[in-house]
Amino acid sequence: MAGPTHDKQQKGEPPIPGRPGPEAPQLEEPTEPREPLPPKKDQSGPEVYTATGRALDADPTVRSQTGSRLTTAQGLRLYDTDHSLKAGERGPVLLQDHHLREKITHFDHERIPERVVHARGAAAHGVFRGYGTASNICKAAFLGKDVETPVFVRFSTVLGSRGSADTVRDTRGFATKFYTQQGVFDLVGNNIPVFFIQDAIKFPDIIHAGKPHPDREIPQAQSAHDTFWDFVSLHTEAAHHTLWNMSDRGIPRSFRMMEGFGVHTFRLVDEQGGTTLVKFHWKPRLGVHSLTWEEAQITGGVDPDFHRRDLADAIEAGAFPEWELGIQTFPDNPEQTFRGIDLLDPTKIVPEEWAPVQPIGLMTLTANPSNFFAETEQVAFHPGHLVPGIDITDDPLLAGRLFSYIDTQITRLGGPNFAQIPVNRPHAPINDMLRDGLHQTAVHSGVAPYRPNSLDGGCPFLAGAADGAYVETPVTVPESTKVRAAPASFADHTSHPRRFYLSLDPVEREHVIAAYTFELSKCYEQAVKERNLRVLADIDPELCAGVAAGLGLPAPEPSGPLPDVEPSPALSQLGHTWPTDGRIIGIIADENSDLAALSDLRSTVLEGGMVPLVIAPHGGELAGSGGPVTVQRTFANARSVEFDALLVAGAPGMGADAYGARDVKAAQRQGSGNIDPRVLLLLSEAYRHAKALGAWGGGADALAAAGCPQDAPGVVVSQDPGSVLSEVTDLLTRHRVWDRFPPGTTATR
Ligand code: HDD
Repeated sequence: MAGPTHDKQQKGEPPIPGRPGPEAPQLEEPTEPREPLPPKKDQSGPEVYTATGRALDADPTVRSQTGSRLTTAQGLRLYDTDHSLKAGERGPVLLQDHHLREKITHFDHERIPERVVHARGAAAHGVFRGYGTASNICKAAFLGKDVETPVFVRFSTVLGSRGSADTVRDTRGFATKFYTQQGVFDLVGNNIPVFFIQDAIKFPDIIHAGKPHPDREIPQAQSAHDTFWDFVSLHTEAAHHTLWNMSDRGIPRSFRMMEGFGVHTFRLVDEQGGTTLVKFHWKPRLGVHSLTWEEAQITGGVDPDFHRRDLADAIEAGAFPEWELGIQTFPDNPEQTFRGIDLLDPTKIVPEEWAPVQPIGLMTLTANPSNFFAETEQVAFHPGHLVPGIDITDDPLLAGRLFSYIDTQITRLGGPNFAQIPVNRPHAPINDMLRDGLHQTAVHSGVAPYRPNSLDGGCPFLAGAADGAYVETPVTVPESTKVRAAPASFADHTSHPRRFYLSLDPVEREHVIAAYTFELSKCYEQAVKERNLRVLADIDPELCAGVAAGLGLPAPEPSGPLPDVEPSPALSQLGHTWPTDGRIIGIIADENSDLAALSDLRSTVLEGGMVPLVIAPHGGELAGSGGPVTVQRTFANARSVEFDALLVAGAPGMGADAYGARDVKAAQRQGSGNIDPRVLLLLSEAYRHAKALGAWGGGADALAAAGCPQDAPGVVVSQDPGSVLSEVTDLLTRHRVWDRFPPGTTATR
């Protein structure tokens, strides 16, 4: 029988009997064994702890992929991993090949069940620094002044599968794990401050309705289908959340530009036992911005990883995303209401004008996960992970969540020991009496995991509140009778959505009407459309009439007088200015552009904390006068949705020579001269999506050919590239140029 064969023997390896000598080195693979590269500086996450309490870095036993030699899972060194052990080169594979069986068996079990909701997500490590401003009402140590706490944050969509697109219209999850010195605190929120249902018992129903139809399993990651709209029209408490979904909040520009909300009312407890009711808010430093619907749809195909990429790229580039944590505070009165609003109803909000959001700390995301599965996929959040000073209320939605999250991890992570997975391990010392179970990695010593005991010296002892024990607030439960019912205040399903709608800018309202029209037009059942119009009629007649017109249906009358509500301007995303950090500026150029000016401009963009990407007819470098300039995107792989603003750096005839005669002829037939049609598409889309555009020199001709009038709002043309950039940057502080499309022109976007 011939000896084992293999492709390559690495330099420095001892010869193996029967194995051919070293071959000529192949360029594409390293030939010298070496230690793997250390993680990039900005990639190292906070310390993660092992079951033995040692920091992960100090515990090589739990790290894989260290060292230079390949081994089996048992630590046995291998000389070949590319060929099964066979009875001769052309013979049958032998069952005795342990390496083959181990490798395939492990692979067969690599996938775990995806999350039943929020399956698609992206995460980052960071740090939270308390301002100390909450310390008078909350004894949680991590909120103390300048206390720094490591965090891990996972953002997600709700409905789609793990591989679905990022930019679908949906709620976004915003879950934060604080590794505090008093134990883990999880704030498991969303980017929308209200929820579809008031009682957790309906959660399986709303999710069944929102997920793809059970027969064909379509549509993926969409609410635009009959079952979703059937449910929300029959459970009118869902109207408020649905309206937020149909607003621009349903299609965020970036995870970095989303607000986050704890949704429920929580109870904070001070050192003396005094209590305050609060709602948690995350406020992004970059402001709250959204995509346009057409952009979101295009991006779903062009770059399904858009939000995931955006988060990772920003962190890698050092543009660390930041949010302030804030609280709205309410007296803990026996009714648990504030100005008539039931604080236990998760479909209601309290306007910020009535109860301002007070900042209590700052979160900065500083490092990408090193391994998606180990961290982002295996992180397990739970609203019941609380620390002293933060307590729950009797919101019936929260009650069900307190059961559901720990339960789901047992299926998803394969057993009850998921808290031992590195990303889930607390940074506070653990001394529990939980034992055994699947995937137990701790080696517990002692003989008496029960208490009291006399065999382990009586350990573990209990702590009192003074030693940091979590003591539930002694809330009085009113004398009552067992019922399956909701309080009367939960019956108001219209005043809050009405306030939200009336608080929006006219442009935002148009988007809401367009979104409802789109989604309902995707329903097949006429009765579902009509029932939803009846729900809208009770929220606002203008909204109802707009959607009805789009569907070609009569607008129903409201079922009664409309509630008289005061708008809350804080709910609108428009009308503010924000930092432009991390914004992406595409600069279209070719060999004929003034490359010296282009280089200067790139530097200015970078100095401004933004990202300049040169878009050219070909990759590599532009080598004209003043060059070379490195190219980041080509006409073939750039699409407008990636850029917040586009600049055209002179040279009207771009692309004409570089591309096939067919494209150029097509452009000429359209009367666009010999400008590459992909450049025209880039510019016309960006114009339609209300983005700032700038040009100098011959670039103005490209704008004109793309149908972007020079005198339109947000189109900046000058001979001086520096002043074009400065005006465009100013426009970016407002995100988009909505004055380009006065109300009534939404249909063009
Ligand atoms: Fe939930 C995951 C947010 C109601 C049951 N939820 C999950 C995640 C977020 C939220 C952000 C993803 C966590 C992660 O990244 O791993 N959920 C919310 C909010 C709610 C809410 C803000 C209402 C205010 N959820 C809710 C209810 C139930 C659940 C009423 C069940 C009764 N949620 C789950 C779950 C998930 C989950 C099935 C799926 C994966 C997981 O928990 O770990 O247990």
